[in-house]
Amino acid sequence: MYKNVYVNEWVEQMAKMTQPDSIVWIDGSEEERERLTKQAVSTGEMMELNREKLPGCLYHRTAENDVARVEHLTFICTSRKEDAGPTNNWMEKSAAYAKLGTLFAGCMKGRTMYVIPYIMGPAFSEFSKVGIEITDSIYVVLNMRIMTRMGKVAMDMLGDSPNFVKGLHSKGELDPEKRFICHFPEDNAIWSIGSGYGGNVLLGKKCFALRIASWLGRKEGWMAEHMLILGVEDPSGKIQYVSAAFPSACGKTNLAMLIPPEKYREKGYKVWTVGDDIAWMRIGADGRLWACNPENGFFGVAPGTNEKSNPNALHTCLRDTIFTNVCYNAKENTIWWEGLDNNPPTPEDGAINWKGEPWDYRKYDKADKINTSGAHPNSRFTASAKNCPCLSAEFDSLKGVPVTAIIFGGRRAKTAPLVYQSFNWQHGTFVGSIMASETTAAAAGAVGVVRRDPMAMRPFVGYNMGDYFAHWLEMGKKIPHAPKIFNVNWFRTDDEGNFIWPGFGDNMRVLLWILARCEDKVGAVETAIGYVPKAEDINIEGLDGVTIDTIKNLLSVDVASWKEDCKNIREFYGVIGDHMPKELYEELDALEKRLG
Ligand code: OXD
Ligand code: MN
Repeated sequence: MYKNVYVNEWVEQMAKMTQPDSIVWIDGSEEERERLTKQAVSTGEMMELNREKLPGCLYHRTAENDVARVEHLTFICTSRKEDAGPTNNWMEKSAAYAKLGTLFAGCMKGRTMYVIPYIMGPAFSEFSKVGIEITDSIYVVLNMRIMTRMGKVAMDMLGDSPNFVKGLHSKGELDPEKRFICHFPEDNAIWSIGSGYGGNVLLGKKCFALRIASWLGRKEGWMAEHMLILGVEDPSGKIQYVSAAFPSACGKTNLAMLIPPEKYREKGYKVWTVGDDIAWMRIGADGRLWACNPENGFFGVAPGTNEKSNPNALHTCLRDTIFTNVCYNAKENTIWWEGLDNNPPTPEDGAINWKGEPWDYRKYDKADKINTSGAHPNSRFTASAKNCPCLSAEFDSLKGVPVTAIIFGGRRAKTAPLVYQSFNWQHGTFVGSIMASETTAAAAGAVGVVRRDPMAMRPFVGYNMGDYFAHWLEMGKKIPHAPKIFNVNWFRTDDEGNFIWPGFGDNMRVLLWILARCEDKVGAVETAIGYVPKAEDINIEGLDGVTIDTIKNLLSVDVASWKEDCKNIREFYGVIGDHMPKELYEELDALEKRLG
């Protein structure tokens, strides 16, 4: 037990409701990690992997029906529906406590309750906030050890303050009918029951660091965003930082850990990772916007990660990592996933798929990935940031890093050019608010259907989306030296549906144009949608098969598809309703006018 009376009182109340057999207070020590790992291995909840090939690594499978975030079971529970807004599921606060209270009642009988104090952000930074997560899952404890700064240090930071986020989690019965992820921003509380999957149960991540934090940020004058943070070092050693928001599965981790093309490396360019998923941003004393990654590790999607797409992520997860729902090689006691290499484990190797069944890679069918792949498409690695070869020296900085540019991006086959710059903060907020991704031919269903995902925050804003836009506009007025705002699209396709831009490391070429714009070192063409590069200003040296005409094509603004898009944007703004700031309607009107 710790000394904080508020924590103790709350834990006592929760224990009274859930009735665990025993309570373990987590201190974050190495001895504790070993003890809990042994215990999880002894019950079969986790497996220890090959100590030589994957030292310190563990393997875990969740239930078959519990492999992803569940947006339809995720609720913002406020007194008034209006405060959650039309893009969130809402439950009235006391009704939610009552409903979940019956599910939590006695749910930890026969189980151990773990109490995990943790910090989002570096210890004792003014960015950082303390949370306590109660859980009946050792898997959660071991993941939280990697993803947050946790244990005694968090209680030291909290001191005798009542100011902590109260997170209650139980696996419950792992029944999708009794699964709820509820947020109570008015009470600084999160209740999650019925799931054992990361995004639903590692309460520090999406639940606290985005949904609750976005609410707190609005109240306290800062921002919690679904953004990576990276530093670009030039040959003189100067490092400039950018933060970037992309919808889930659009390559945030890859961009955060980018390796520049050879020609750039030779000249001395480097990229440093500060974060791959979440940024908390505050106005610094110097009038710039400063960003901090509240997390301490990466909860990355495994499939597709390989020596070419993201060698830094691969090297990060070769030790001290928890793998969830990947494919298992019994002979080697190692793991595998689609896209790792061309050597899947064979039936003779004792290949086991993410469901725990014997698996034959020859039966893989792209049209039915879930049932025929070795690893679940959303299988994950939980890896410590400290293992990342390109981790920024500023990772633990108490003041964060100054942001020069904010980048929004989506997956658009035709509409958005490779890159464009907004005219100013208000227009940049508009550009973020109209972010969208299109479904691709790879997924079943119609191709090119637009899902609007403002600032990549649609599933993560803990309050009314219209008020969230207003907060962005407000922040812009308060930041004397605000970052410039850009939009990128790596996903333009030709008439055959092939990607035109090579992406990955070559995205460095676009980052450098962005930074040059921020320093007024390069011109641009003013178009209806914003400033677009002159084709010759995107460096294509050493790029196979990409000519100046390719770049011209990538940068072209297709007026007809933008006009079509404006209709869709207006419809989306209509859904948000009367909380929609008038400034963004003015931006939409102005865009339509410029398009003619
Ligand atoms: C994530 C997500 O897991 O955005 O980061 O879904
Ligand atoms: Mn994410």
